[in-house]
Amino acid sequence: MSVSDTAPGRGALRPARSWLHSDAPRLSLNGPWRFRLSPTASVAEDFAAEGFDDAAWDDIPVPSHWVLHGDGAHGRPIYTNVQYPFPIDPPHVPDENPTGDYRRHFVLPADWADAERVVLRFDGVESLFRVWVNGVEAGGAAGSRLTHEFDVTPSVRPGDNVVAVRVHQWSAASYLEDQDQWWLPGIFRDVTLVARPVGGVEDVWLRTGFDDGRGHVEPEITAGAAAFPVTLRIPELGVDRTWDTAADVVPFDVPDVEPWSAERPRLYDVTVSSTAESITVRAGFRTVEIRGDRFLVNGRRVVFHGVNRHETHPDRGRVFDEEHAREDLARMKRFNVNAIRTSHYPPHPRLLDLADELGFWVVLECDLETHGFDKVGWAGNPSDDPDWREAYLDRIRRTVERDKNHPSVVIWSLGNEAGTGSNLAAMSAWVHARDRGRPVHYEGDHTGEYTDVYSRMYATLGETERIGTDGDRTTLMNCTPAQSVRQRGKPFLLCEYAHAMGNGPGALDRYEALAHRYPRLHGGFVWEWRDHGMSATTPDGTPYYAYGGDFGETVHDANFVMDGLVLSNDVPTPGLHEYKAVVQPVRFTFDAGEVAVTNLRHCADTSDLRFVWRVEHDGTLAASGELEVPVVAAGESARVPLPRIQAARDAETWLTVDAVLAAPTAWAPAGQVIATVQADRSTPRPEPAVRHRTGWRHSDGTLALGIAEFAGGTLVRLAGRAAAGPRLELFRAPTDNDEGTSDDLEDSDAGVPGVSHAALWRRDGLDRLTTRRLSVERTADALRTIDRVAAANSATSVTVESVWSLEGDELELRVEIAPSSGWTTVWPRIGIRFDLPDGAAPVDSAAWFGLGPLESYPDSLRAARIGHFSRAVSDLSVDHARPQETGHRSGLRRLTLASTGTDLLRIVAVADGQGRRPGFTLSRHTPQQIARAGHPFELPASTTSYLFVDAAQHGLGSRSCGPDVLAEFALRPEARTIRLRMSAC
Ligand code: IPT
Repeated sequence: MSVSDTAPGRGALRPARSWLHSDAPRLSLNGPWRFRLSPTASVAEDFAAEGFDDAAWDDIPVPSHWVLHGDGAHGRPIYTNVQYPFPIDPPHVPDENPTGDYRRHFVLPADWADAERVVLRFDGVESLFRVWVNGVEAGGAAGSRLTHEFDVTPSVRPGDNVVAVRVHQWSAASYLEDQDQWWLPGIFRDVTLVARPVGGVEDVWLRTGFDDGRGHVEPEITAGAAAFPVTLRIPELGVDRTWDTAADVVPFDVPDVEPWSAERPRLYDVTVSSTAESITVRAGFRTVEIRGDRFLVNGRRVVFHGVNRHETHPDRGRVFDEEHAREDLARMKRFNVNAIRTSHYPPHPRLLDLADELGFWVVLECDLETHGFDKVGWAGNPSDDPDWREAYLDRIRRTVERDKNHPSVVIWSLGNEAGTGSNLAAMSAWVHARDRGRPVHYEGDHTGEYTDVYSRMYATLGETERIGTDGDRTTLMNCTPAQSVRQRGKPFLLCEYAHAMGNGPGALDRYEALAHRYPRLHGGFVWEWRDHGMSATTPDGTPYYAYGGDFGETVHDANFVMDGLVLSNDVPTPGLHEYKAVVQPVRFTFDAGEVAVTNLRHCADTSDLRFVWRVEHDGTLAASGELEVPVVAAGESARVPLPRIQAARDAETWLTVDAVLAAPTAWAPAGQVIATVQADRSTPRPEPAVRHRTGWRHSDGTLALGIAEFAGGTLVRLAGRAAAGPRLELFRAPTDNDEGTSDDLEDSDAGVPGVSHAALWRRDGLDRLTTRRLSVERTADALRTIDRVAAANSATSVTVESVWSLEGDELELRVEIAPSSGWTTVWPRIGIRFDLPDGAAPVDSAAWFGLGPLESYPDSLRAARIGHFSRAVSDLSVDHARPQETGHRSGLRRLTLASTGTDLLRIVAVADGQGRRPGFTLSRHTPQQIARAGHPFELPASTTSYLFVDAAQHGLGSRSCGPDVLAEFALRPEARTIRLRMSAC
């Protein structure tokens, strides 16, 4: 096999089979191997010979990626999204082709002498490899995230054996593996030697179904005559069937089974035993079907609250770690995620065992993407070239055969972003012939010629709604009217949406609302679950998470690989908290003294939940208890009386109801919050009486007004500490969405197609505003300043009027912000900044009553609740791999700033004339500093804390790959008032 062979392999066993749990003897060949890396593919093959001396080679662990071992001596990872990191010259790859040679010895167990065959299995090798045992070539294969088995019976012998493997980083197969991720060569999944006994079971497929309380099993048992009789047992169900010959194997029904679903993942242990081998399958009974435009499991419509999951880890790359994967899946469950698309290749086979057990709807995707051909208008795309057909078919066969037993797998996906063509259609035809029990997905089949579900990525809300609606004559994207009708007749899902890069995404709740309004819409899969940061350190030893370009790649896509709901270090982003709140499976509707509890789940009732309530007065607990909610079936509602609530006279009164787990599960402890709602139960409160104003004091060369000291009309001290401000701030460190240039401006007129908001802000100089003081006016009891704020080479400006006054013993600051005419773009924020230099100790924490505990923005407010919260300044911001705007807390009522545990300054935020409240951000850096840093370690050392009070912030959107901020959340320049009352603590 040469590196430019389009054939999928040579010598690997066909057909592929399930990845089974069997008691047949096996020997793991994981562990240390000898390793040598060569810069080209043309090194001599003598290394495969038995007697070759590998003493000068290195050691490398298997499984691993060689670029992640050897401190750079074995090359470095490369990140590209769509771009090929080699010339587009299919099926050829450059002579510069890192080639890893591996060797190790193993001792064949003595009792394997009776085996009928010895099979050598590779679960994942990137990208093309050849294998020799004792100098005899067993074959070669491509298909990096697929299992390949070789019959090595003729070459193994009792006692010592040597296995040699040659892996090329680049091959024809690389053209088919252009997924948006790091290129990570090597033997990165398990290598196993398997003894196949005489009378063994080659393969088992338990096709299962569920209907009306009955389970259905259609067994397919691949075994030679010597294997029979074969017995299938499901002890828990009293099933015990023995078949004397293959011809006797027939389908059967089992009464009284519990179905499998992502919500109640009921599994039954099944054993299939032949004369020589026993196989265990954990089976789930469920029927997947498409009826009209509905996707149903066990007769009920499924709404996917899914994520796209790549295999990625900062230290291991795509090497699987079961404990980490289980914890990651448990985290998904805790955040109400119910579905996984295995973007864009089959995961480690154990992942699907975990998905069966914990409960997820899985869209299992084949290892296929040829996105880089987009650059050349898809000319030469392998998807439509007969030379590549066998490679495509081989990939889908290996995908389906390996994972066919998993109840969690409900849809097969042919791949991602591979254009369209007859090879994809052929894959689909093969799946349809092989598995009648699951539909076929492929997003690139825009017109629906060979797939069963309609799928789109990053569709705007408008497009999504048009797909969901009947009676709308609009044709669908890339479709003729007739094709549109065909697509509308299918269930629709968003295989990717809500690009979770950096701070965002916004408007998640709008997508969710559409799925509830239009039954054809079946939800979707957020792009994506995790950031793919790689552990790295700066020359001075500071650790950080590397992204594209950090390893000196010539062609790369920077931080586009950092677009997860979970950061590289496993920390959930505010976006994930928002997602959890948006998709929570219980809806509460308040109505007078009652609350309606609606169960939005697929099939599970609410018997696993308790409903606890609490009443808080200005964030302080006043009363709590538990609601008596009857068990609510899926799709049903129950109305429950609310407790009598005592509203406070001079505080806000909020009722919070949490649906929590009544008992621990495999993924969360008892008490885990599943859904939350709040209701404002405040009674109207009298306006505080106008207090008399007191006047100025002289102190030490400055003039003081209560806790504020001024020099020449400028604030110099506040509550006894050095301070400066207020200073108008219109800029925020652009988020990845602010830097987005997509043309999907949705219904907003605020953006320019192809030009990012951030570029417009920089053009207009929002990041470099200058001030000219127009006037300072000191009356007996107040200070009034007027500033004109504008950027160099700009005629537009903002007038800022600040009035300081003493109201009783509180210092009041009122800031009126008024834009000139002529501003054309949206503004990132309308706010003021106070500088609080460190002095003896920094201002290092905040406690507030308002929305929290996490940050929130106008189009991402669902996870935020009203309460009293406190956080250290370092915990107020999110550690994005590329620093950007973070930390805004909306709906502020009261804020206390502290230093080393001592409260310093108390600020009350007064609602404006329209009842709008500001938000705040406390940060150790200015937006300008943050915007200049490419990584956290590039932020300068700080000696100041900055407090921002924003009358408004622009929304987040998801324009880094998708729609812009919706019009209603776009911040147009406008006049705003900020009113604060301050006192020392
Ligand atoms: C889409 C890809 O399918 C996905 O792999 C990822 O790259 C994502 O974009 C962006 O992060 S394709 C794009 C053209 C919408």
